[in-house]
Amino acid sequence: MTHLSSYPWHICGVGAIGSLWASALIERGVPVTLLLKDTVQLEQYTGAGGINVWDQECNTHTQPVAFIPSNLTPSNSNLTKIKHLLVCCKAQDTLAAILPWRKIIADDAIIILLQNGMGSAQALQRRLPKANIYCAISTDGAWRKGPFDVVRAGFGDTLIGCFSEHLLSTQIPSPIQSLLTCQNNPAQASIPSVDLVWHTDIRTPMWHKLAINSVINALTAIYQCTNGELVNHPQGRPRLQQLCLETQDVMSRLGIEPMGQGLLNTAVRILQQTALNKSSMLQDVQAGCATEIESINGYIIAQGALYYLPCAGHKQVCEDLRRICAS
Ligand code: KPL
Repeated sequence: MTHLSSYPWHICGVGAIGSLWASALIERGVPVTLLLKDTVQLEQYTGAGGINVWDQECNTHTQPVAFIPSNLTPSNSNLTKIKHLLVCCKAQDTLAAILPWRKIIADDAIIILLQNGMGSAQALQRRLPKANIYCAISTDGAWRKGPFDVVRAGFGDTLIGCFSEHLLSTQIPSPIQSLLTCQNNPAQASIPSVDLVWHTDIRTPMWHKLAINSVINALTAIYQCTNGELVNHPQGRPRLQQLCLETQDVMSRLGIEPMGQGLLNTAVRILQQTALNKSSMLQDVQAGCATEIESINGYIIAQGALYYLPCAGHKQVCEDLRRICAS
């Protein structure tokens, strides 16, 4: 197997999507190092014996090397400088997940943020001003059966483009170019794939995804309903309509290209296409995990505030969700 780069891709945030990417990259000969949170997660990793990805009938087992921040001792020469970093944790956890590794992150590291929500790239760039930050959004689906044991739930694609202002949107750095090309090897067609596509204006699809998440996720979590049930939900449907108007208003003030079919039509189509699914936020609430509400609806509210838009519907869903999570 050819190694496409001598520097590993370090992966921070090894949940469902991080595990899927780790597995797909290793199977394509790209070296991977996992950056785990703490000893508890390291023990889970050791207990699982590596990463398992279930993709229809096919099971892939990989065992990338893994570290935790307390491995950062001067004598640990196994831990190389981080030049390529893929971040798959929740947007609100980004700084807490990355900063413990700061000492060994190269100033000009290539950092890809593959997350829902917005705001984390700006916060990270403030802390690491010379870092070359790229953002990626994905329609891949995966869920965790257990720690490092992941089921692929659907094939989507992943768009990637430049975030840092000092980067040229048409210039693909070679480590990312390697990721774009390594997936097109027909000899490896049967192993878990990730379909990565370069986008010269990533802000537009990021906003479109944020818009969809902002009108669907919180409402399904509040009403504890599947995506399909939200379409004609007696209380949910009028709120969905209001959220769509508010989000569209914020997008138009920011000069973001509107969605071709309009936000409400697009949201209803996605709800119908994924009718039996539970949104990621409903899954988080049911699992007792922190939600992404701050980096989704909270981000819309903050952007709206720049233009004195009240975003009352978004504020109400944030409040309702906080109450539900506290109860
Ligand atoms: O992305 C989603 C999620 O659940 O996070 C969908 C299915 C589009 C709902 O917003």
